[in-house]
Amino acid sequence: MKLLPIERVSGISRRDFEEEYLKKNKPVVFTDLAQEWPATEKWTFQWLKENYGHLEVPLYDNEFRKPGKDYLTPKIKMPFGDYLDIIQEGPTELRMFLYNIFKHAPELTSDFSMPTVTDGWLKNIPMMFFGGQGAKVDLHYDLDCASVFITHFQTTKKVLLFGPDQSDYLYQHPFTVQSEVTLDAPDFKKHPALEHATGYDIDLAHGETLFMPHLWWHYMYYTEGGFSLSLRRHSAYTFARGSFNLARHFVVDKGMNMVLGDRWGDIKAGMAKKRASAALATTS
Ligand SMILES: O=C(O)CCC(=O)C(=O)O
Ligand SMILES: [Fe+2]
Repeated sequence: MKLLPIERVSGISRRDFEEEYLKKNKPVVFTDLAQEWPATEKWTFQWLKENYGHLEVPLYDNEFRKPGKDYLTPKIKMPFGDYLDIIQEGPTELRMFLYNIFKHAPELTSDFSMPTVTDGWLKNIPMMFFGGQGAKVDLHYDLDCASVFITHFQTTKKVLLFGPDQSDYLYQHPFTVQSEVTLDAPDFKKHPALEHATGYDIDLAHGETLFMPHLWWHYMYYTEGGFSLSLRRHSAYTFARGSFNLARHFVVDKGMNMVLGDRWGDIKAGMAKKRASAALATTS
């Protein structure tokens, strides 16, 4: 497996970003995109706890993609303030994922603004993600196929990225946006094709924003407890592709998990292995 560094830029014009990165589907990190946002200074653990500690939030652990009837359902709910204490205290798998805090705290949306380096923003679905030290997000790409701008706050988070052309080496489970490989402890015996994958590696620091092109695979590892804001962008193409994915997920994958449980997981793993072997056979 080969991991390359991602470029960091600052003060980039809209034209340069669109030509050099957006159109080429090339990831990049902006060091100054969030510089003027009130959020960058204001959103501390303490401030969030004081103002929003009472909200009941759904939390996930690392098991939430296990095949079966609990597939993709949250593990527990607790007051946001208690969760913030947990992630500040030390390692935990618990993550807050895909929870739209802005629905409950709309005033938070005035603490940031849509970047001016491009347009096509989905203004009504900014999302926040929280994780404690050691929490990880297994390798996947986003179901809605949007391009994503992720700004990280307070601490550092590791992100690995792979382009869609690497999918076969990554043991993608068919009908899903999920890969079978475990990047925190890669098993090259079980997944020999993974050795041939080429990706990117970045430690995203406080206030930095990663541009993740649509359909790009990502794995995240919370080096320390922290949180990120994601802003999403669509084009006509990504919107159509995302709608198809959503339908496939809710009809085929969720349905088969209900009906077949573990066996559905085995069937998907078998198909992923076949594709990886075929890709390996054509790789010198
Ligand atoms: O950082 C996280 O917890 C998940 C982020 C993610 O997968 C995303 O923004 O698409
Ligand atoms: Fe994601």
